[in-house]
Amino acid sequence: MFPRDFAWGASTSAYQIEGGWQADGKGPSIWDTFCHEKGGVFGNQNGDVACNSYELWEKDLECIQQLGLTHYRLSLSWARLLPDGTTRNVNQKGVQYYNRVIDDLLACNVSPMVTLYHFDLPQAIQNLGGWKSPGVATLFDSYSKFCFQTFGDRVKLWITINEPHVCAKLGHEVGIHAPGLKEKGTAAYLVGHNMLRAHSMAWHSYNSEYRATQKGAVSLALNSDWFEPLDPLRHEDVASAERDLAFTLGWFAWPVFVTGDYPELMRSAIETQSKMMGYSGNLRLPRFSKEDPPILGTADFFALNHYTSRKVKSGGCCRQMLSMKRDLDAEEVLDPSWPISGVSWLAVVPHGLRKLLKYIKDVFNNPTIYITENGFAQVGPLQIEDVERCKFYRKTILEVVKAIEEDGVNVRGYFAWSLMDNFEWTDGFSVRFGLFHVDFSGAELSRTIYRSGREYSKIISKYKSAQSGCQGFLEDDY
Ligand code: GBH
Repeated sequence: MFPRDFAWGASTSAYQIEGGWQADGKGPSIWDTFCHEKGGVFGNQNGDVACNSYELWEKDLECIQQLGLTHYRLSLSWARLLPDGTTRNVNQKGVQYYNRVIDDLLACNVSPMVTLYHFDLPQAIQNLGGWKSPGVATLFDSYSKFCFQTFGDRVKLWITINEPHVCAKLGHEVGIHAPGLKEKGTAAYLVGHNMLRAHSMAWHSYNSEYRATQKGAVSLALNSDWFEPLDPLRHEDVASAERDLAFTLGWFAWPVFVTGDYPELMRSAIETQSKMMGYSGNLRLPRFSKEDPPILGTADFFALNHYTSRKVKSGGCCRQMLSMKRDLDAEEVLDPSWPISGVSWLAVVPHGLRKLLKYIKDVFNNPTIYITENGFAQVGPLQIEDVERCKFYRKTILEVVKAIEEDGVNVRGYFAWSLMDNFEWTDGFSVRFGLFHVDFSGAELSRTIYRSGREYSKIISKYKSAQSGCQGFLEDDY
């Protein structure tokens, strides 16, 4: 059964919901720039207004209360707090906004989990080289300290960086996320490295300057699919699935939880390709420097964003020039039996989460785990009776129960992505992940609970009141 203090949450992020992109002195972020340049996002949409949570926070709070959440995960907009990215200029209006959000949550008995960085780098820092430049880590550390100092008396759960894997790969290798770079095979590793350095510096700052008084916990949110071999009897497929886990989750989790360095599997794969391609530039996967504070041990819990699974087979990419795909040298395929949600990448595989949780327990030293994102996408016309998403949540939460009860995994919380429909990055507003529908065509941006929101709230209240006997409830069929 779920532990008594289990966190039942929902997640959002600043750029995806806030709007107010220029309100009250906010500085621009790389997502403002990326969207305004046009061509990169579905229908040339942008987050200028999004759910307008900057002005409609009370509406969000009503949604949170209606669900009966114990926790709410939000992110802070760095450029709203520090318009040029540095602590030289603090935007007090931004501080007031987040103070209000945090105070209102606490007044309603909801604990905030706060992410410092969810894809929206201040443009001013991008202009200095962004995540490719080593100096970004120091700027992030100052920003983090500012946030701990300002909000840490009330915020006890911190995420430094959301999904470094996505920022590195989609932002700097594939180029479909801001800042839209396509520097194949090099930039992503450098960006990932600087993100880890930034995270580590912020964790050490918290640890030495704030932990004793504030008594909170700090981690970083890592996204990973569950990967398994297409043919478990084929040695190449088994090795490919292992490589995929190493390149996705291991890339960030090994340094932090296991060895203080990248997985050997990853380093050797990259070096082999460099040699084969006659690449003579810098070490593509950097080494951790003794000048920086140690990276090992810089997470107080394991924060996992998980959505889907892949079968993996060997090969599939070798004509390309230097690239991450070539380094990985594995091909991901979908099992035809897996239903697909509203977006093509999200196949519904609830048992994949259980396997991934067990894997994390075994490989990363049995950490306390928060599932900081998990959800299901819908596309097309308004469909308040979203039965498929209801099934998704029931089945997935049942797998979490099994992971806890049968596999002994130490899962401490589950956060649904997302509280409400929002700006879904490259997909704009065409993809809806919310537990609440948002009417983006109406000036009021009204929020309406989906059936899945009612369902999630029932699951939560059942667990909160009974703490037992819910398995049957979750297994109920439609
Ligand atoms: C999360 O990432 C994000 O943290 C969150 O902001 C977002 O709203 C949520 O996903 C839903 O998308 O387009 O085929 O290249 C989850 C990890 C990794 C899932 C990249 C989508 C894109 C596949 N994401 N992946 S593709």
